[in-house]
Amino acid sequence: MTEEPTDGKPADGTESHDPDFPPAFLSFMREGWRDSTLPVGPRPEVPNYAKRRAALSAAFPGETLVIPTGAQKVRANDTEYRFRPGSDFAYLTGDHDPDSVLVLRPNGSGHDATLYMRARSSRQTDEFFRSRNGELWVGRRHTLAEKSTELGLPTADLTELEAALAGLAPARTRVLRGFDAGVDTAVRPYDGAREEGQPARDRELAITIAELKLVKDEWEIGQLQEAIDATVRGFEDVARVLPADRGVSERLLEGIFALRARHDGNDVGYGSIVGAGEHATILHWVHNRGVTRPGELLLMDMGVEGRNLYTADVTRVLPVNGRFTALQRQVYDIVYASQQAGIDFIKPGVSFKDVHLTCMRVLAEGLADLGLLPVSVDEAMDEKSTVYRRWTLHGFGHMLGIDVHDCSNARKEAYREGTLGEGYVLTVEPGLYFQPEDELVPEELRGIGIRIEDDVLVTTDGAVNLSAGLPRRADEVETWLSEQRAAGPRLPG
Ligand SMILES: [Mn+2]
Repeated sequence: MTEEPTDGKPADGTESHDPDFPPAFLSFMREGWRDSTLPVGPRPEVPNYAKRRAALSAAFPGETLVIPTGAQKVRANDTEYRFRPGSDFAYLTGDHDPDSVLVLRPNGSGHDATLYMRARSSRQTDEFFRSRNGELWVGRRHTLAEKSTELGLPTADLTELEAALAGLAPARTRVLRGFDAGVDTAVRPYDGAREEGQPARDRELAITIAELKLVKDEWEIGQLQEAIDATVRGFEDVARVLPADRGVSERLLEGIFALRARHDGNDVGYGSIVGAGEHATILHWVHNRGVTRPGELLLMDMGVEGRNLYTADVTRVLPVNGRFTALQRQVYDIVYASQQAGIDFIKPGVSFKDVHLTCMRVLAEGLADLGLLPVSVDEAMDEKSTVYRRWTLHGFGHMLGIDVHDCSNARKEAYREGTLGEGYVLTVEPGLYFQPEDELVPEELRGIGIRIEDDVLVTTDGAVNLSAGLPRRADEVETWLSEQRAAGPRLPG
């Protein structure tokens, strides 16, 4: 911990607009404070985190594992972005505070876990009122004991971390790199094989955590369902303020959803994509600076991140005026059939790639029906061709969990070229996109973009759609939209 200067000069990180600290004020601030306690108890999900640490421990016997959460990111000068913990760190601890570091030390039979954390700023130093991290600036932090009680994990002061890392043998230590510059420097990278810019040994740690995350336990599925249910409410909120007969800004809709996300969860799980009209053909349209138009479609790809960071990822396309045109409906139904085929195909043991091909074949067939494919469906589906992808653009889906693109560090053979297992949660989100400037499609199709995205749990013998709370079929979407509009606007709460 850095002791803040007490000589009347501004403390580090304070800005020119802050007043000075005359000695009389300093000494007056140092006295007369009563202690406070936080009413903490063990969180019910603590056994889940312990189970994950045990699985990680078993994968790396005899080695020290260092997993940081990362620091706050500066937005400008002394203001920072809202902190979001490192996903792997959060997965293993449940802790959400910045700067913490989990260290697993081998103890002969397994590992002892210690959470190094920034303890509360006591009244012993001036940090509590002079530092931008002090409690009068950011609120009460946990004591080491309070955090330990809450997470069921031994804790140590962050100031002791440097010494703890200093003696570690690089050949028997693995670090989750890229999160904490201090930790990355403190533990010299092992000078063995390197992969993707980091020691292969460290990469193996990231891979192992990612692959542990592939299977969601019951608590995690509950967390995902909560995030999805909040997302359903968010889509309802948006539908309730979306006028049928006039335009509104995409930002209004983004903001309405964000309100639900902050109120019912932690935040949005990713930047909401609100694409009116031809913006729907841009996959990651997050500028959201357009307006809706009656007669056009509105694509919204949005997800609430819950309080324990699990996120939903759902996309719906609405006809702004309440009814799909025949042509919009024709394209929509192709995407719907593709998505349904994918969901129907999913069960343990099927390959990720075959789910993709199942969805893509239905899209290719639809493109052929629309007279767009320059070759036969079979020829287009050939790996050496895939020309249909001009209009499908992306894969059928991805793993979902604490990250919207969960398990991204998994090996190809465990993910993209692997098979699905019971407890996997993934999105199924085929789409068709006709760019406004595409001269190979008829004019009336240009500017139409449709994606339907749901969050699916792989069960013993099939799949369950966790986001079935929002209708997907075109006629059901129309009915739902009109019901929402009839119910009228509402605030969360
Ligand atoms: Mn997605």
